[in-house]
Amino acid sequence: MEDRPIILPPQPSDAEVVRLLERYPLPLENGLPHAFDYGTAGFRYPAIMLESLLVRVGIFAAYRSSQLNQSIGVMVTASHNDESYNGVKLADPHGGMMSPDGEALAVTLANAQTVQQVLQLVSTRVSVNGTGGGVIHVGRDTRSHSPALTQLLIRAAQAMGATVLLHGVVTTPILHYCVMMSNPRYLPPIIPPRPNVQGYYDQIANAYVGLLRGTQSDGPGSAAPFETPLVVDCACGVGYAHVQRLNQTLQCLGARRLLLAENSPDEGPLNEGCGSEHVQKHVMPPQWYADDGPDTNTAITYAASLDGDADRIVFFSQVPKFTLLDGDKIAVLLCDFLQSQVSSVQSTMQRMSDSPVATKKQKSLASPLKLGVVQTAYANGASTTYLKHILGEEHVLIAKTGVKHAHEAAHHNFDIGVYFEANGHGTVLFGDAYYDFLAHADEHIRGHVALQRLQLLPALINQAVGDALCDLLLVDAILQIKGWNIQDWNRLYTDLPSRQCKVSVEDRTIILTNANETECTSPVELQHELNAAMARYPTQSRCFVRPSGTENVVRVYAEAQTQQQADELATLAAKIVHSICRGVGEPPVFPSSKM
Ligand code: NG1
Ligand code: ZN
Repeated sequence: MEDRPIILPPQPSDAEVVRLLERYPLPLENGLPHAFDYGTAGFRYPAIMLESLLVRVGIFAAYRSSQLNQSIGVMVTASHNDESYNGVKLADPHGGMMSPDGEALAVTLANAQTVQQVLQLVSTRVSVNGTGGGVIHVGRDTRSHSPALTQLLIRAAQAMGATVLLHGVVTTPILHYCVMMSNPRYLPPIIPPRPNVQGYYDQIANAYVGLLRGTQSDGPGSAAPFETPLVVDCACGVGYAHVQRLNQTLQCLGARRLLLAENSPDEGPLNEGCGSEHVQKHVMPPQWYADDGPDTNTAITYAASLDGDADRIVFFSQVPKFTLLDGDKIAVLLCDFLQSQVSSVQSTMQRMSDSPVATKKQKSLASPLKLGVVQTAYANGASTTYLKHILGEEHVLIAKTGVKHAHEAAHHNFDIGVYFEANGHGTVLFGDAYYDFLAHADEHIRGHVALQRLQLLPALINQAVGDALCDLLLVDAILQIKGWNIQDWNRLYTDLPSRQCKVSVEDRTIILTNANETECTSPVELQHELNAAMARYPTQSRCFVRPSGTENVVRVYAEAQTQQQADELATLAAKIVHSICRGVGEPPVFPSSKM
């Protein structure tokens, strides 16, 4: 694992750009060029059809970076998909997902039919003297085809005159973090820029240890014993080496929690029978692939699962029975904690300003912070109800599926914007008002415990994207502060029974939906039939369907008062999709359903 990126200088050559484009033409499908689309989180396709795409993404990335005159990032990964897939996720200069205008051009470029068309789209590039050709941070996951695909991307980018900073095998969030760090104008004011892997570990590990320094738990709970290791299922992907590295960094700082990395890329198939997607969608523990892995006879009390590129995390326990703590549970834990810490600072400030001897300055209180949360349609209804109860109705928003939408909404609407998808992808964003609030409070109550915690959070929580490792440390720190174990946390609210499944259809793109994807707008009869299906069940039951942006399937979600009803409704909805949208194969039927 590289601490600092390898710097690959520009090798501007128009001839090389043309050579690469000619050598790797668009793949054909039934005699026609395959159409690439930028899905929920990047280009993602079977790896065998990706060579032309990687060349074009290299060209595009160099062009975009040089146009913006700032560095950007490209991560070669297909995240939670199986090993046969690969793809790319692009990061804009602020470290977040690429903006829609970038996506549009990337798609046009990816599908341009001739070499000439590609070159016209990037005609303003500066390639001849090797300056101004952009700077691109590149990382990759552990898939067998990732090194070769990354090489193509790099060759194209260098030929376009870009400098490539190669970070090697990193988690997607580390790559995004490095991009954000290398464009300091986007950095949170209290974080010094260190755009490399070591900087990342130092920052988050120190913040975690700082958060727990002198911690006596705030609550009377059943205590999360420090001697219990946190077992981390790394999905046989990039997370394995990085959890080990994080653990080493923590141990050097004297942290008491031990992280036990399991499921390495050498031990089992990526994302298969393990990882957060498996654990969350099937609501069951992962397979442990190592012979000397956690003893399956010894029930695990404290564990987490990452996905293949470590931007998602869910927690679970197998004692007394399997309990899943998904992204919704994480969002609730974070909101609960953030609210209590902010209130503690606010009430201390209030008491001080109410004092008869308060100075004029002490009387001027900082304006209250807007703490809100963004979820997607997949959020369990019970979590949404709970969040509305603690934060207020208007502080809970539902965004379109995909963190890029949730991120935008959290950033624009709140001073402290929490967002999480049920699958465990999310983070907390702090806005300018938050830093003003901290600065103001620091003038008056420096050293206040809750204030110190709030001051450390921006260093612990990835401000660029959702990050499984940061979320792991954050959740663990909160549990330790509260003196809670997983069961205490789980008791915050009870999930409504739900069921998710996938239906294969001839062409999933015929399904169109409303803005937050809770209803279908086309084919028209699809929503009519789904409404009729929902009407058969108690009012709080719901189901919705949408085409996946990462897999060639239609996703079905159903939620009801009982598991039996959720299974029935999901089975019914899957059948409706299958019959109206020309299903392929048989629609799924759930065992507990009597249909
Ligand atoms: P699609 O395949 O578009 O549903 C999945 C997840 C998204 C998001 C992306 C990117 C579900 C139901 N969907 O998208 O939330 O995380 O992958 O990884 O989990
Ligand atoms: Zn991922």
